[in-house]
Amino acid sequence: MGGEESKPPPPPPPPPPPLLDQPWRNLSWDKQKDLTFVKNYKPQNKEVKHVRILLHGPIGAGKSSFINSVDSVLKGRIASRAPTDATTGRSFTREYKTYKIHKGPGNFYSFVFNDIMGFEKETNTGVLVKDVKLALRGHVEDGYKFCPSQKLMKDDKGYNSSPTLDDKVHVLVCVLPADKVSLTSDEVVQKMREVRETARDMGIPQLAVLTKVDETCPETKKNIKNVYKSKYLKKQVDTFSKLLGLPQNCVFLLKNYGPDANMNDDNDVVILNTLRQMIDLGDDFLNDL
Ligand SMILES: Nc1nc2c(ncn2[C@@H]2O[C@H](COP(=O)(O)OP(=O)(O)OP(=O)(O)O)[C@@H](O)[C@H]2O)c(=O)[nH]1
Ligand SMILES: [Mg+2]
Repeated sequence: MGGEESKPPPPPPPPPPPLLDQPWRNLSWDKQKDLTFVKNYKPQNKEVKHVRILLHGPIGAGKSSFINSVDSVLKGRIASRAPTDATTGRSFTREYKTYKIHKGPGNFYSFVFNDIMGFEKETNTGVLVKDVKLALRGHVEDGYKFCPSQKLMKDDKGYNSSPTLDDKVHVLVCVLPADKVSLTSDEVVQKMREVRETARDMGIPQLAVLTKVDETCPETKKNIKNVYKSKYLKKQVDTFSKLLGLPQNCVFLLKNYGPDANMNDDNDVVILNTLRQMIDLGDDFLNDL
């Protein structure tokens, strides 16, 4: 008989669910719908043949991989024309390069991507902000090899002194890995902001893509359909939106296809939906000129 039995401590409360009940962005999960739109798209402005989309952001962000991902979705097989690299250190992309995507023999989609060298923390490494600004205005010729210590000058080989509307950028896309949002150095953020402000002054529409959602959120790695339900990823979008001053509705999340990836329709939808926003923004810009 006797003394009071000691009660076991109460169990800790269960962790909050990692997913929202409803996604904060609704995707149709209808691949054919977005695919048809992209296939049929032609700029209404007859001065241009295509919408030009420029990707910028820190090294290793997944810029080149995004171009390959779109190429893969449209070809229905893994494509890797834009060279990518897993080792961090220096930007793997060194040249300004335009990527057109083949629809069939002699026939291309009506959008092109411009891949660019990545930003780095230090002043004289990575692409120069001044060169990215020149690219926005169409002054950088295809194939120009960036020189981090010297901006492209008027008389240099690679300088296009009379760019047409076709050569100019119609949509600016900032690419950042979702798992590195708060780790991005102030210096790189400053470079991205400068480019963003120049694009704003030129009226060029902008959006951002946070890549590597598979490495950032286990629930999304398991099922890409959770991408816009993940609370953690939503937090990264909020943080990024404040960092760069872009509204949240202009920030997109995705997983790129690497060289060994297995493709699937749901991931294709996420990529196509993001591409579609780029095309829509670019088309609006060209129509307003
Ligand atoms: N898991 C995962 N890996 C990715 C994703 N996107 C890119 N990567 C990997 O990240 C590495 C860097 O990707 P890149 O596409 O070369 O990055 P980048 O922005 O072009 O980099 P630079 O050309 O160096 O400026 C590569 O090994 C890619 O396979 C993604 O969504 N998920
Ligand atoms: Mg690259």
